[in-house]
Amino acid sequence: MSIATINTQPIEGQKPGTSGLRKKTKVFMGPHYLENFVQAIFNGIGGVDGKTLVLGGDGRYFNDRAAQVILRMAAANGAARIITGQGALLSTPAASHLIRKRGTDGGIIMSASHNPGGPEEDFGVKFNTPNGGPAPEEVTERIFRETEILANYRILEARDVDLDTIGTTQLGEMAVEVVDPVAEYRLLMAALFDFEAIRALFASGFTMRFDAMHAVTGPYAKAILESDLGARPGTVLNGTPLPDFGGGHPDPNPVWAKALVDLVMGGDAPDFAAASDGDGDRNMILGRGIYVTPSDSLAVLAANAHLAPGYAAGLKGVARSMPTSRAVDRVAEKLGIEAFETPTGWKFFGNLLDAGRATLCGEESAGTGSDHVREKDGLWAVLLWLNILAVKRKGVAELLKAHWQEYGRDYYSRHDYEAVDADAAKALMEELKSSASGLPGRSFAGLEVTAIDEFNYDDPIDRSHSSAQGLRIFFKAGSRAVLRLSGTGTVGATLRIYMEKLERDPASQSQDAQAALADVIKAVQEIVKLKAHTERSEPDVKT
Ligand code: G16
Repeated sequence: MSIATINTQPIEGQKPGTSGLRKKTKVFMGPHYLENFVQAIFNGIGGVDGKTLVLGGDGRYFNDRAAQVILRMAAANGAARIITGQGALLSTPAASHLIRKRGTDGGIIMSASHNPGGPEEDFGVKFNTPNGGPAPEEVTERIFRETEILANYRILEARDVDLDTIGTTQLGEMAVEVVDPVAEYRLLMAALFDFEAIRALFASGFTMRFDAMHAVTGPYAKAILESDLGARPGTVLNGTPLPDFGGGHPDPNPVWAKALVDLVMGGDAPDFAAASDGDGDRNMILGRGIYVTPSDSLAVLAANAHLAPGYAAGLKGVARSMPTSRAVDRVAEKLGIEAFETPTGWKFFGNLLDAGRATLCGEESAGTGSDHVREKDGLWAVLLWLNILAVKRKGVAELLKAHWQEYGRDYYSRHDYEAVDADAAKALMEELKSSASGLPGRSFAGLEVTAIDEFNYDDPIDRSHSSAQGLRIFFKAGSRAVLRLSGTGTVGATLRIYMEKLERDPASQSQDAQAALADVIKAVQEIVKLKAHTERSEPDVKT
């Protein structure tokens, strides 16, 4: 086997976004595209000579081919060992756990997360650091700079490695260790949660549906929910991972998991339902007749986490991304613990978790997690909910309503305008920014604007500064709207508008969220002249 050094040229646009590099699969399959980016990762982290890395992906189209390329490149660059899941599959949280558990030098995750998969859809690659978390901006910047100056990459000329058989083989000088993707993760979950209590809950007749959306969590959910916890067979829906996720968007929200939402709203609803995304880090929580917003889910989990053995000692602190509703802040206040507000992107939680300042983190984009790994974790969130329900023996709706009565309800919704012309979206944001100083004191749709600002973040641990992380509009009655451009889309720009309104009066807490937020929605559309800029008046997705 010989090592080839292939001459190449920098490829434009290989800048990692909110979570790694995401592009159309065809782009990734183009000449040198994947190879260039992988070599830039290796160069950007100071080489991989003698290092051990984890490699895994969510099984989407091109996962298998990309894995073989990355393995041959790692071998050619001198890596000592690659640990990978059988079939090159690993959910993102399971990859994060393996990186940490095995004391490795980091890992490469092949996923475009909740984006659809297939030859016409999306693929992605990201690097996670030895703490198990997505590389922070300083590292992704180094990787990006390498993509701009790259002149060659190294790759071993060799046959494909058998990734279907568990065990260790050699690829040149490098060991390739193929592990059961579920085993270590399953042990971790058993250590955090009261499996006996959850088993008793299921044994009492409690019913659940978990929609794996034909993505990577199917095998994890079947092993843990059905085998370990005794949920009845058939609890896990769409449990076989498919390269194109069965043609759907593996995004657990009321639009893409509509069938599950319809099920819980119908006459034959289970007690509890949940879904996860392409790579298993997102979650959606539902109860009979109710959808739990990710922001509310974070607040409920923070208020009740002590009921699970892994969190019995209490939480050190909580953190949420800025556009996430402020519901969890009020829980933190009551618990007397710190609450942090970070930019969008799980990578921003890493320092707080490493420093022991936060135990639980969450985002409005269906992400919740804790210090057990350094990624958000869909199945973990589902198990924490199950543990809480097993102890409280209350329904999801009952629990949520009691929570709102105690803490107030934050009506919340995110509106996404997808594939908007990129220049038009930028112009909308720029115009809002430049007109910001003239807006306070003026009223729109009956709401008076009190302040508009741009969110900037100074990391309290390493003091790094991240600017331009979204525009915030504050209204007199305490409502808030946030606007930002997504960093994970692959076509044009996705404009996200997040709206929230706090309702403390229990008698007014059972409205439909869109109705309760109607004035805020209208006010924002007027303020930013949405239709004029985007030619849209209705969002593609409402969560
Ligand atoms: C990623 C990030 C999340 C972020 C989400 C949406 O999630 O890890 O932190 O909230 O994208 O980001 P944006 O609003 O920029 O599109 P995932 O599940 O796609 O890895």
